[in-house]
Parts: sequence; structure tokens; C-alpha cells
Amino acid sequence: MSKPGLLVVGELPAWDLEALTERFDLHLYYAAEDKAAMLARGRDTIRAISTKGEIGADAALMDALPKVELIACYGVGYDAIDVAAAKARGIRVTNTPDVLTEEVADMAIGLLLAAARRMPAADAWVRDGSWTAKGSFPLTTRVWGKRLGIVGLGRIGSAIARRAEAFRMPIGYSARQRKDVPYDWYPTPAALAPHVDVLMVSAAGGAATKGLVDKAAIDALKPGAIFCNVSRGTVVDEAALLAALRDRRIAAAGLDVFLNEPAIDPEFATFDHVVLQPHAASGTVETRKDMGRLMRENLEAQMDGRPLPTPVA
Ligand code: 8YV
Repeated sequence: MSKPGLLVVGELPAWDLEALTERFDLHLYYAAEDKAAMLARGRDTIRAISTKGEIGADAALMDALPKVELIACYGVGYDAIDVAAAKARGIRVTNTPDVLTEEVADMAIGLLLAAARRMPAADAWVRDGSWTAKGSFPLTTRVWGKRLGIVGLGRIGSAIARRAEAFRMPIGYSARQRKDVPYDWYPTPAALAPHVDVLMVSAAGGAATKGLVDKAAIDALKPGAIFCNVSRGTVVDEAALLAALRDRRIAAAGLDVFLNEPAIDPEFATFDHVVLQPHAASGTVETRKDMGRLMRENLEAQMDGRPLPTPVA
């Protein structure tokens, strides 16, 4: 019997492609020069789509592949997948929760430390001879003990909070509803912002959180605040963030996510008080292997008619 077709929308590591080949006939959409021709060829045989949170899948893609039963997202955030369109067509959607939680929380704390302690600039100071030519690196600012505000206390936000407790940081969070946690609750980022030294954004992306960290929240930050984002660029009013960075109301920032990745606003790269990452928070070999495995388990379960391990729709 021939293998079911799988449209691979976003590039995957070789180990995932190898493992997927055992069960599926792969159509590497990201590498196809003539994408329309690939869709036309696979119209009757492609039964599933593998995509990434930030790339997603829209209704037009679903309509081009009427035999698709499942869209499997390689990532926890599935904000770019048109879930309503999938549901309307009877297409299931899965993501990869839990397996990347601790990894993203590590990156959040790493970005905070790197930004506050100016680690990239200090690294350059050693490499370029400034240490011998100019002497000690300018003093930086402390992380431990500072008040941390977390926007979005979900799986990842909670893992960040656990780490922050070890740094003896008093914690506040913004969420629509108060949660059963020993942290201070605020209904909105704008209400939270004036009470914290560090604002950490870890809310899920999507229409419901678009611009959640708005100009009011950014303008309400104390002068000298530190800002980090490990969720989605869409959650933040990026123009307001850039303005606050430009006039140094935000003293330091650690950013893993942006609007229009990877062609981000070039102004970010002009700031020496900002640490930038290329949307890499889940990007370790260990976690990406776990994400790939969970995505495959969902794909195989659908083909076998078994319950999906991690459905979102
Ligand atoms: C990406 C992420 O999916 O899980 C998410 O929501 O944003 C990341 O893990 C990852 O970069 C794969 O593209």
C-alpha cells in the first residue's frame, strides 16, 4: 500500500524527515520552487500537513488539499493556523505543548541576565582588547531580588516564575482571571507595569492577545525597567516598544520574538542595550527532538485512527 502524503510546510531537522519518511510520502513545500504544482500533484494523496507555529496554515492551503485530515504544528503556539477554517473543514489540529516549556523558560531567564548584565557587550569588551585598553567594563544592573511582572502565567510563564523564585524575585502577573498562585495579580499589563522592574512577556500569540502589551503598558513602566519577550511579536505594540527603547525609558531588553520574522525592524539591531535572539527559545537539539517526536506521534495516531495525543481542535 502506498504511504499517505504529508505536506511539510516548515523546514524540519534531518532526523525528523528521516523518521517521517518511514510512514509518509513527504512533499517538502518549503523547498519547492513551484509550490502550486506541488499542491496540485498532492491534491488526492496528501492527508496531513506539518507546519510551525509562526508559519501556520491558511484556508487557501486547506482548500488546495481536500484530503487533509490533520494539521500538526511543530511548536506549542499555533496562532498562525486558521483553526476556525480547519474546524469548518473537519480538519484536526495538534501542537507540541509541555516538551518545550522548560527550554523557553531557560531562554527567558538567559535573556534577562544577558540584557541586565550586558553580557554580549562585555564579551565584545574582552575580545576587542577594550579590557586592556580601557580597563574594567562599565557597571551593569542586578537581576536577583528585582520585581518581576509576567504577562501570561500559562505553562511557560509559570516555569519562568519558578526560576525567578530562586532569584528571590517578588512576582506579579497579568491575566484576565486571578489564579491560585502566591503571586500578585493585575488584570492587564498596563496595571502590572508600574509595579515591576522587569516585564516578561510569555502570553500565547493569536488574535486574542494581539497588542495586549499596549502603549499604555509600555508607557507605564518605571524608567530604567527591563523588558523581555519570549512569546510572539504580535503580543506587543512594537512601535511603542521601539519608542521606549529609543529614548531609553526601557534600560535593557531581551527579545526572542518580533513582528515580521525574520525580516525584523532593523532599528532593533542599532540598540546596544538590547539582546536579540532569532526566535530560538525552544532551539536545543534535545527539545527539538522531543517536539519532532510529539508531532510524529500525533500524525501517526491520526493515520492509525487512534486518539490524538495533543489536540487543540
Ligand atoms: C517554534 C514556538 O515553533 O513553540 C512555539 O510556539 O514559537 C517555537 O517553538 C519553533 O521555533 C519551531 O519553528
